[in-house]
Amino acid sequence: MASIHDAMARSIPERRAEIERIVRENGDMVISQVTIAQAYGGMRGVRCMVCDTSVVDPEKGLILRGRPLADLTDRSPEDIFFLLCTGDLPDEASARELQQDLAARSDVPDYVFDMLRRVPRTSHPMAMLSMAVLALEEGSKFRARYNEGMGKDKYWEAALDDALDLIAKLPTIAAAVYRIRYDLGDPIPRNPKLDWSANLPYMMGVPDPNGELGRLMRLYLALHSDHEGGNVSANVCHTAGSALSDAYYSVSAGLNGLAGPLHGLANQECLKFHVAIQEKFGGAPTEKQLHDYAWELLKAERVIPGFGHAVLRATDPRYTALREFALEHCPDAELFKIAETMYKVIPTVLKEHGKAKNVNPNVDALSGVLLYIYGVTQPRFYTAIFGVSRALGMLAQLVINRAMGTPITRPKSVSTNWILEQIGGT
Ligand code: CMX
Repeated sequence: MASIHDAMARSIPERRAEIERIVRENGDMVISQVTIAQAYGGMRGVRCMVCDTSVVDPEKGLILRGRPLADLTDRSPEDIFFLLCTGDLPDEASARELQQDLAARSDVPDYVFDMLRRVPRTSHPMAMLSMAVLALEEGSKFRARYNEGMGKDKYWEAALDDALDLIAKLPTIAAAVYRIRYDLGDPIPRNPKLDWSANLPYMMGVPDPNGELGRLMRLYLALHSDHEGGNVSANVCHTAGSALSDAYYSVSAGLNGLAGPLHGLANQECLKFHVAIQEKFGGAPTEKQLHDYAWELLKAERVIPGFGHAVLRATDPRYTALREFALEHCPDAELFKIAETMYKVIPTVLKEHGKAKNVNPNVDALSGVLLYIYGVTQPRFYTAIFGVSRALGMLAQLVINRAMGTPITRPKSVSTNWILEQIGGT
């Protein structure tokens, strides 16, 4: 058995030596070129940062530390965090120790709840979650130790301490956001008999008579934890952390990026789409009705939410994992039947349309639908649940970056005048 700290402490010297050797022996090798289109176009496809926690393969989907996601769907989010940080899954004793450690760190100071009660009720749950994370910065051990003159070699230990503190508190603050934002009453204290993921719906106060919502949440929080390093939330967290801003500052920044409609908000949009179909057709549509409706949207230049992907070129394995859950636990729910009809019809429609490079479903095609079926009926809260999960990946990447001595991010920007000079124009 090894604690997450000891497992990292064992592997870090070897990893540092490996990276030093790679840079020493091959530092000049070119791995990417940047075109003018990429400089103006969101740096898509430019290989210019390293992330060892996960890789998104266009055909296979998410691979966490070399393990395809499909092989990890029975693991808890805490196990996944251990894996992301150390490269290995915990054994039973290590997993138990991590869970006990998180439980011991889970108390949230009252001033955080007071602050959440004072923000306008019209605030978006993501803004409230991000504010609550930032409010916890007061307790940053990294910042305290840095101010005491902590040596560089110790940065990762203090970052890990903060990461564990923040992960432990995230379900409590997210659930408090849910209850306060939607006027559901006072925050509900954590149930020590439940694990990290099951505590989130419990503290939200969503009834879960047979434990299925707890199981769904466990899967959801594991599936959304990491998606390599270049996506907006991971990249923003990475950049803030590279200035040695602590875990609270960095994750709050990452959550602010996740809150954007082009990033984490898609699950809320997909749910709205399913509900709109349900209302329009008075239940699940026939395949022909859905085919015609999808074409109406495409002709109006609208996208079909939940289908396509910027990187993936096959069905998202996160979608497959959620679909398997639904087939086992709620095959007769009307919204899932609509999702199933979409699964049959939309790829054909998108092929006929001929534009999308990937016509298959992504994770958002089902994530909001399942939360709704199990009683989480506030779609604007879905991205906050995504944020609780994605914090695991952001934090694992942050701790590793502090361990590897990753320097401050400072790419070179160029002006349009400079580009005009390069192309010989005016
Ligand atoms: N419905 C309609 N048109 C689509 C489409 C869809 N689901 N997916 C792609 N297209 C269109 C694009 O809009 C684009 O059209 P234009 O050439 O007119 O601009 C064309 O097909 C080519 O797009 P692409 O290269 O295949 O995909 P992009 O990398 O540009 O965009 C994504 C990827 C996800 C934004 C896009 O597929 C989309 O809008 N999907 C629906 C929204 C959605 O499900 N978002 C969640 C993404 C999940 C995630 O990021 O994890």
